[in-house]
Amino acid sequence: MTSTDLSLEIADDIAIVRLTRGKKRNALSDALILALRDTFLNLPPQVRAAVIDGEGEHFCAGLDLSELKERDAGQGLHHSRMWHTALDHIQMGTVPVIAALHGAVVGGGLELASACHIRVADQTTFYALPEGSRGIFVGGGGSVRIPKLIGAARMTDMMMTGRTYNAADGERAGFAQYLVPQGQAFDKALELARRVAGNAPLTNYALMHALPRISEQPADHGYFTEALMAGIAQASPEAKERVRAFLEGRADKVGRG
Ligand code: 1HE
Repeated sequence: MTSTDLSLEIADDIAIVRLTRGKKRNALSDALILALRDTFLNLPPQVRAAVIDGEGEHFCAGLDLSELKERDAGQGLHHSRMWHTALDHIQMGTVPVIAALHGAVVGGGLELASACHIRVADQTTFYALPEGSRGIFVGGGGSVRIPKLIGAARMTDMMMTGRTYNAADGERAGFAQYLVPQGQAFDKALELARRVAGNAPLTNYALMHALPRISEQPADHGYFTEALMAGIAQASPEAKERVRAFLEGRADKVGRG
């Protein structure tokens, strides 16, 4: 237990992080953002993947608007940087994080979901960026992460016009990699987390830490970083054992595992 608005449960090697502020639609207060930061910064060493979900009818209603008080420019900047630090501990932390989405995934809630590595949505999910109509801007890394999922043009449209994406359109646009029937997002996310936790740790590390950096590099630098990461990954004893297992007929074939 990390705070009254956040719970942490460890199931074998999976961490289940749940927003438990359903009465306020899991709106992200400063305390809740800091609790998220501390939780992902201090995951127990046996954890190899995490699932994050939200209690109640909605995944997350975004920034707690009741805390949006008069701030001067410097305070606003530091507030946004606090979100960046917290969500960075999710995206660039120690383990892959799977988001289980349902209901509202809006504003800062969408920024939180975007910091996760895999998003599973159920059919009740909808996505929006109400910042546009509230007269503010994204501040939790959304302008960096969301265009990578759906493109800058779609994000511009959402913020300028208040457009909402339903679950099916959202999956097609790129918000979620999986779309499941109502009420099944958590189970699917947990199933995926168990699968991901079984990967070689260096493979997950490369996907979390090398891939996003490579995608920001000029091609020539990217190829070089890729070669370094490939060399490190293939040299690990775990990689050698997995390749040997395939060659000796002890491993699943692709698509038949
Ligand atoms: C909140 C918040 C919130 C609900 N901050 N209190 N985010 C938004 O602009 C989204 C605002 N929320 C909504 O549009 C709706 O609440 C929902 C579509 C998410 C859900 O609707 P519904 O009918 O299920 O719930 P509700 O009746 O609107 O809300 C229930 C309670 O939660 C109510 O409080 P109560 O004391 O009257 O019961 C709401 O006031 C409260 N609540 N959402 C505070 N967001 C890093 S920058 C990020 C910038 C942003 O995220 S801006 C977008 C903010």
